[in-house]
Amino acid sequence: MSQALDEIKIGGLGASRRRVEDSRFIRGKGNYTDDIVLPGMLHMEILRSPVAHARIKSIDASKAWELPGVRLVLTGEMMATRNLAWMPTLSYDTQAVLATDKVRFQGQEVACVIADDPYIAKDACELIVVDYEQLPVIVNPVQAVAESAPIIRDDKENQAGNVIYDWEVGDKEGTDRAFAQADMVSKLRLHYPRSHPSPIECCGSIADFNRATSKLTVYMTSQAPHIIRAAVALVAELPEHMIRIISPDIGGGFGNKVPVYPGYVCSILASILLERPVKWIEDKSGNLISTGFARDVYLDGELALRSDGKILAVRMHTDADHGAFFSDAQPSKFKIGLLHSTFGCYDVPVGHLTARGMYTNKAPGGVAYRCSFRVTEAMFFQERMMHAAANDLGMDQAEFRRMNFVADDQFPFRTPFGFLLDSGQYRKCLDVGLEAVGYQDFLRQKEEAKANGRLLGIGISTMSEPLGAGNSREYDILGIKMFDSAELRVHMTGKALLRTGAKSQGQGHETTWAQIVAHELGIPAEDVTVEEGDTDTAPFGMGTYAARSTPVAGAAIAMVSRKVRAKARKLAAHHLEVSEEDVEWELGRFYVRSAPDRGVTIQECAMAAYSNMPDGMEPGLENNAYYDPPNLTWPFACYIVTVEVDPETGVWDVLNMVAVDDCGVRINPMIVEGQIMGGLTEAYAMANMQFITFDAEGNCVGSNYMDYLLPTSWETPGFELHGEVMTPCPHHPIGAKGVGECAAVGGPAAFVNAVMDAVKDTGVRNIDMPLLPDRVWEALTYRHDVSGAPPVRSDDD
Ligand code: MCN
Ligand code: CUM
Repeated sequence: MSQALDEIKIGGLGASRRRVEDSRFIRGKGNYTDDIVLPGMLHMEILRSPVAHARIKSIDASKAWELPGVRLVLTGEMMATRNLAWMPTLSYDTQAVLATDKVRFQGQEVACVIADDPYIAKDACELIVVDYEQLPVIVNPVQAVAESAPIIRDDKENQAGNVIYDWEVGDKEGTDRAFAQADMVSKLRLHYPRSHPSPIECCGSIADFNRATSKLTVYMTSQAPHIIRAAVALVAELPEHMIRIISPDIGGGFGNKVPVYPGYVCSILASILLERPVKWIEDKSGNLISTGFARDVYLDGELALRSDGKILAVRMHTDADHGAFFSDAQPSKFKIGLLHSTFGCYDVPVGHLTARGMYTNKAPGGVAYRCSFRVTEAMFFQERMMHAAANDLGMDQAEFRRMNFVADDQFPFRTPFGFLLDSGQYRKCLDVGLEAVGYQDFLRQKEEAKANGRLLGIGISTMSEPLGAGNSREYDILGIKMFDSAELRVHMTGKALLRTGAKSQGQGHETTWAQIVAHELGIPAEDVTVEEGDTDTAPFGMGTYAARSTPVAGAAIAMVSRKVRAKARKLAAHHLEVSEEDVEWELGRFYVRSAPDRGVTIQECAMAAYSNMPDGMEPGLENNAYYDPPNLTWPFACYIVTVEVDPETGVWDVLNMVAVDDCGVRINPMIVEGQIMGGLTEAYAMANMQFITFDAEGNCVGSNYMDYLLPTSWETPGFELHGEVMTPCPHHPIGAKGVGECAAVGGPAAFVNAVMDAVKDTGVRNIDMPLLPDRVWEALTYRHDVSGAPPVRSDDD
């Protein structure tokens, strides 16, 4: 009889274990950056530019210096003396730390005050007099390439205009040929508006330079502390072993906390100059106007179609608005992230994608907000184009997708832009979704409702998302290869400490990582402590974004557990006095093959590692693993939404939303569902209400929560989740695929497609997000498309 442990009972794979981190979070006992108070700590505030584009004629900080309690005023000029006025970005551009020559977006960092308390620092900022000579402002890519456009980045040699890059991928000639042979071409022009992750906790840092030890410790809100350590070492030319970055609890990241921000750099320099800890905590409007934006891309897409519905080719051009500095955090090979993962789940023979990036007078950003490097845009474009094409063909939305899906027996499948899909059951997921939403029934209801003047609509969005960069052959950030790591120490009583190079911001790593150890070693999850975010103790890793933690760090955890198990097997054989080949493993225990009753538990092996090891064996039971995955993971999702649109007001309500997610083996089904619900909520927000836009002078509209809307539980519709389709990842040690972003990536198109379906009879092909009631009403009333960023009137209009 097997004496294996019950995996669910010990909190292993598949257990919906309660989140261990929540016991401190819900008691208010979390330890966020702003909770940390160090002896002698000073406070820093940032003076930001009120205008979007101006030459700085002078900065007079004398009044600020005079205010009692002020310790230091930093300006660009002072930063320049230390060669720190500019810093490199993660996309091989430069970014101003504090402005010297010009300000290039509203909210740009102009000066910093360090004072005894944050209020004095804020007051002192207001005493700094900056003389701005205003310049013409560029707020979109069209203006950026106009002949009369001022050159925003005149600080750069050889920068003739405002174009950052022209990039292409795919097969242009093959695509042209396919289009020439098409029965029909379906076209769409779309805008994905600028949006913002808006985590509850803003960004911040506490730099603590100790002159006596020469050690710099920085507590900060970083999703990738090791990258920050490398950046500080390289930019500030400090020795890497003297830099310790600690990311404590993080109150939501969503990509906002990947980039390197001027505030971090200034707090570090201030601490070095003053030899005291310096804390900078960004305020909400600072966060909303100046940090890590997302999207802001325009797309022209075309599908070449055969009259029976087969897609022959895809052609796309994107204009991306990067703001004043090209600071996307993304793999260096690609200029527009993984936008070319688009149309991956469909069997499209050929495609050509071009992308052009532009500087504008807006905050830099472009890649953050729950996206695996612009996959959100890729999938939105794909599913909006699929919707329009099905309508143009007069085909059923579900049928059109089904007939073009990559079929189960086509894997591994090379996408038109070069990715390798490795597994999936796309049709089955779609079927589960259609069944759950009652598809045929709804189509009937819709027709009946129409007879009564009511507008119902249904929208489908299906996609396979590339998650988990990288493999190191293809993916690096600033030349640092993308892999990840885990270190596991089993103590003598069989309890364990696990550390990884990832960094949870709310995803529940403390809970789920212990489950992987439980699965591999039979050590109950509650006996495993998980630690992340301290570069002095955690093994080197690239951090948490692009839903890479499970695909990469999670794999490393399985691998390190297996290394530990291999050593435990030797200890077991020694203990049981048999040869290693005669020892078998079952969860939590080794036993003698010929005498299964004779066994030792993993805990007994742990004790033996410190008290009874064979001659010549190193004591201890610990190891580490660096994991370089062979491929990305490819979860699949099918989201279906039904809506009712009020023809009088343009207000739309979600009637039902069904989500079918196949993310391979689920470590913790409850946490996976939480991730999906969170992502769907964000998707709903983007489709329905969220955007950051700018008036003609470059004033950022959306710098507060009256203008930038976050849905509460009141507005958010209910979601019906389905996890019954499970295709294990063929290369991941436990078969898991990433999931943290799927719903935010695939969700928006489902909502928009549903509204577009409801207004279909007007002939309107597109309403750009967000689908505010007035935009829907305009489309219904005037029977025309509503495109581009929502208009913003300045005060004197
Ligand atoms: N998981 C699982 N089984 C799977 C896949 C994942 O149990 N097959 C679990 C993981 O163990 C982990 C969670 O689900 O606890 C998310 O895992 P994963 O998909 O690997 O994503 P990451 O941990 O790398 O998280 C990053 C992803 C990104 S990029 C954004 S943006 C985002 C997101 O996670 N930001 C978040 N979800 C967030 N959730 C919260 N609460 N806060 C954020 O800032
Ligand atoms: Cu692009 S948001 Mo997440 O990858 O941190």
